[in-house]
Amino acid sequence: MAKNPPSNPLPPDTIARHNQDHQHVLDEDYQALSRALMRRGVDLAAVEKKLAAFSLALPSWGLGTGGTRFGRFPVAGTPTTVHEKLADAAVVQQLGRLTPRVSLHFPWDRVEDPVALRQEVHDLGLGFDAVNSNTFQDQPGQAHSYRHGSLSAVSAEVRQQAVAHNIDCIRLGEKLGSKALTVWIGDGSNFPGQHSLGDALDRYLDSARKIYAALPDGWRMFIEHKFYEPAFYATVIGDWGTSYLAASSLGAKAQCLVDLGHHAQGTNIEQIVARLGRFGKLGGFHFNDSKYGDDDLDAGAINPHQLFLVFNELVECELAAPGSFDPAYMIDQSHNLTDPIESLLSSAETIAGAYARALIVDRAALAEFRAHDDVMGAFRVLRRAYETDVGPLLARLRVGAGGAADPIALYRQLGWRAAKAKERKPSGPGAGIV
Ligand code: PSV
Ligand code: MN
Repeated sequence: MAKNPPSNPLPPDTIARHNQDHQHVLDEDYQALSRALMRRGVDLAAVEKKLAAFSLALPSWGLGTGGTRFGRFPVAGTPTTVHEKLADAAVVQQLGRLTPRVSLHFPWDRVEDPVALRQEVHDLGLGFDAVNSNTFQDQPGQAHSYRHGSLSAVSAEVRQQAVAHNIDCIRLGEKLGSKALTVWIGDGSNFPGQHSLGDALDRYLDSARKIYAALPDGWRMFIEHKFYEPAFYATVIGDWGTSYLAASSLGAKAQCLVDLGHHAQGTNIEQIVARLGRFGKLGGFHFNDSKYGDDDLDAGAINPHQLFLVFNELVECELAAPGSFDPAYMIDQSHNLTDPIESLLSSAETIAGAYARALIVDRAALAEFRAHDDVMGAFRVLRRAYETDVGPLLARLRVGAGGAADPIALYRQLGWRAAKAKERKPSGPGAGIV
């Protein structure tokens, strides 16, 4: 497609100058870490190769100021249009080098000319990831309301409208260069007795089959489960078991998507990852963190150890299915108080750090301790990797790829947000998730 060279939002020479100032410290720290890892028998070249190939998608909705249902306090200069969101995504990628794709959500990101948008994203040095449908809100002019559900609604007209919207998202995604559709529905019931729990799932499966049938070759359909909200009594696709059942009954192109915030407190998410990986149905991830519910806090902000344990299982999945394990990794956070660019830079580094720690786990020693039921031995193998500061390794790879030694410090210094505050229209204070 596009022949034009990518246009970077930030002047590349400022990044180069910033990196020069940091080079000495970066080299010293990297050498100390690489010596320590090599002493431990880590194949550093192999780890670096894996890390260099690692990438995350950014959610278009995570680039704007988030909010809760009580209110929203927009940061001046945050984007309100899809074009502004793409420009900010390019800033994140230029500085951090971990997030080369953007995931769009329709109809929020609908444009008249998707082909032109594909060109625009390409010119920014980015691409599009999975497209997301939205049948959890009503849109102006829509014929039927989703008040009582969408893909599982009792009303056949509502179900038909929701199916048509998902197929429309696939068609848009084809024009944008996406290869997957993520389906999260808010369907469920708020009161016992409101729905037949069995029939609601049957209706969902019937609708999902119609969407599945519209998937082009090479596409995947990700089914995202969530245990509650907006349905507070029973959610139709509320857990990984239901998601797995739906994905397996649909076929090979359907896989499960795990959003870290979509489980009850105390759920062993790493075990869910291991199960889905074992069944070949782990299709994607939405990274975020939570303390109480679906808080959509920054990845690793509350429980970085859980994030590490999740990646430990992901690495096991990779080793079990070399070359074919290919989950779509994405950040799904709501930045209510922070500048979204800063949160996304920080989270991407945290997530890559969890992956790096999982990659340096001494798997041979772990297997040996497990084989001898040496509980403390096995635990300490994981603990040693978790306690390793992999920052110098990530910084070296980032700088090597053209990113910044200290992305957030440079971002602040360049004054991007303040400049945008003068150009961009302010976004309203209304409540909402994005
Ligand atoms: C639902 O809470 C969710 O995690 C799904 O991924 C949605 O598409 C996204 O949030 C929208 O905010
Ligand atoms: Mn999500």
